[in-house]
Amino acid sequence: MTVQKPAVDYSLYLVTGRELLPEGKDYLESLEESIKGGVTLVQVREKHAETGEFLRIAQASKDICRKYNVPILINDRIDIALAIQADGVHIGQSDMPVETARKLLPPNAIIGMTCNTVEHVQKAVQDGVDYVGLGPVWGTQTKKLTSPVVGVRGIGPLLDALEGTDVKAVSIAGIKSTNALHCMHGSVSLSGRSLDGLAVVSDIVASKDPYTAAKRIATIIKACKANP
Ligand code: TZP
Ligand code: MG
Repeated sequence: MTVQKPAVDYSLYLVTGRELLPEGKDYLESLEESIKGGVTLVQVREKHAETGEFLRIAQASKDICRKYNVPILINDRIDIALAIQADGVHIGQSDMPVETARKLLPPNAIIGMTCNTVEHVQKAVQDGVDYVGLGPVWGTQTKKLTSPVVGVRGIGPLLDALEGTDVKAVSIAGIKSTNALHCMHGSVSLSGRSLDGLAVVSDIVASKDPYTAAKRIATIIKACKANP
């Protein structure tokens, strides 16, 4: 049986990071402004919140995402994704296996996985993920990296491993409006496959003007997709 998945535009994938908000900036206000600026997909990532708080933040984020018809994914926590009826989850290499997440979630759930190597991508494809998050492209202050930076040139071979599949790909880490063009154009597989989008945290979340920050990157991505 084929399952109808929600339509997802991976172009500008915002991963949240409340701890990076500028002083006085409200999280939900920032989220809404960034969506108005062009964010097409949201992942709620909470590394320090307790379950109840995570749940409240996830539900409030979902209410905003629904208003703009933007899909919402939850980082790591399948239970939170189920509780708020999110569109899916993003899981890392050391989180719950894709197969288990798939069993627990509704059949049309979007499942994405962080992949740092060709082997990771091959396994994720085998396991039936919907998209992969490739990188780290560059260094970042947002997360303590546990895997070496691959650079734009390192993304090509990871995209090659998606050849012949309809698994989507975004890249992550250190992506800003100033390097988004380089990232989109430079990350190409041997067969010419390019990224479906870019995942960004600090360049949007840490901005006092997340609308403009998102708009800048969204405009670049749109142009890159129009002229690959
Ligand atoms: N996973 C790998 S790097 C990263 C995550 C969540 C953080 C990227 O943040 P930024 O601020 O866009 O560099
Ligand atoms: Mg994780």
